[in-house]
Amino acid sequence: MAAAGKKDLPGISIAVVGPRGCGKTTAIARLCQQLEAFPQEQHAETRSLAKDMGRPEGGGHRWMLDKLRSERERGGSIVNSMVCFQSEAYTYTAIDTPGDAGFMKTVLSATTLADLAVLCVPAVMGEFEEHLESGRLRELALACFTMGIKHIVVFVTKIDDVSVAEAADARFQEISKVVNTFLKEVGYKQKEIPIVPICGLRGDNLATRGAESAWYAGKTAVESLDSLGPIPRPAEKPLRLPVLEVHAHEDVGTIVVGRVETGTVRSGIKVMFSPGGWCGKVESIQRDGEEVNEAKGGDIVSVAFGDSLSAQDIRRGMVGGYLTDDPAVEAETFVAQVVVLDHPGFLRAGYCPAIAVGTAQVPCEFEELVSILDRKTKTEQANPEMARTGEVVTVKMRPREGVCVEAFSVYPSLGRFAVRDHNRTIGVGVIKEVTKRAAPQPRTAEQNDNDD
Ligand SMILES: Nc1nc2c(ncn2[C@@H]2O[C@H](COP(=O)(O)OP(=O)(O)OP(=O)(O)O)[C@@H](O)[C@H]2O)c(=O)[nH]1
Ligand SMILES: [Mg+2]
Repeated sequence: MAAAGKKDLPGISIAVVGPRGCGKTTAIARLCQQLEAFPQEQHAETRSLAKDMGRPEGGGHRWMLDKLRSERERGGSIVNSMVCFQSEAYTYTAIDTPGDAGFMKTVLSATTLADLAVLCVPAVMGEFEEHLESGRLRELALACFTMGIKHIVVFVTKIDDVSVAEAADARFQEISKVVNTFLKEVGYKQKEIPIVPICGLRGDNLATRGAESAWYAGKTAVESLDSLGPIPRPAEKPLRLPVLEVHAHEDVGTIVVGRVETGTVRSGIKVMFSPGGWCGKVESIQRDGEEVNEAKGGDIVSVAFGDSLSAQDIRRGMVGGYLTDDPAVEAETFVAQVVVLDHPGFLRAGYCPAIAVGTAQVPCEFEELVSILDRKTKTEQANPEMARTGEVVTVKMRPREGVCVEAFSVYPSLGRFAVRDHNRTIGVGVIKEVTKRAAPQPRTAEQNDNDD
């Protein structure tokens, strides 16, 4: 699928986040074009379509990622789209997320799949300030951090904009300082957060340097990403494969797309998806557009199950595991430590917001406030009546829909969650222990047919 001459390099996945219209898709598409990552024929078709439709400027490269008609008409992303490119040292899978605040759920599911985050902030005068003051930049950075992405890179986009062009250098310094400080506050403790001024339209400082931003002598975007690899992978553990997407394909049957968090997926093995207990046999695996026999922790894969699974039974948010070796099982209740970040009033037992965990988002009741941490005295107070913004509470939580969660200490990526209410991130939590339901009886697609 990808360009010719692909090398077998270690993989890194990146989630590209940023406020609406800040130039994420343009930048990633341009970077892919520079690295010859797009299949030539498809790229040529897309460019000529964009030209015919009178949209040559953005359309040429950007439409390789913004594929939906609605995305092209609206001029912004709606769904996550994945592309692969290679540097000298790594194979990257980039997930380009939509920046519109209404699609936060989509961003959160992308962040659970990524090793690194790329935060895009626009250099445009006034735009950067607006997103900083509204808290949007902080919300996005926090989503990355709480979903477990330990390293972040910042692209200062649209460095060519007329509002800054004359003093691009000074503007870049100014933004770098502010971004550095707020990312530290969010929790990023990297010694040095790479910050790169880029121009997606011209292509400056992505894979190559830009003649027009000669004032910048630092690393390019690709060099900055490379400097954060390789990614240490979790030790061998039982399989966890959170489902991101499901497709029914004419030839290869049901395809499940997701990132292998732990364990190994191999052709021929059986995988059980919970909630539900649906079982399928792996027929083939695609990684970075190529067929492989095996995929491990960190790999983003498309796994084909033929007819052994029905695409109708599997949905985003389910988790695949082995049949016997610690299968993924629904949680009855769990205990978590929740940091209340932004709640308008008091949070009490009985509160039932949604939680985003792994690729799932489900309603979940705060059944019992077990204890609260007094920040001043650093002591725990048992059975508090309520909690408010800034406080840290230990809570017993009861999901209102089936969901597979894990203790953070065992499967980190399924042990952290964001608390969502009315499109706001109210808080974030880390799961201490889980009381699981009994493992489901494995079910197969044929059984389902019989049931009907
Ligand atoms: N001046 C300038 N404009 C740019 C640059 N990159 C993108 N734009 C313009 O900014 C607009 C938004 O670009 P996109 O790449 O779609 O932005 P996005 O961040 O993917 O937007 P969403 O997907 O809606 O979040 C388009 O009109 C682009 O032409 C740049 O480097 N310089
Ligand atoms: Mg976009």
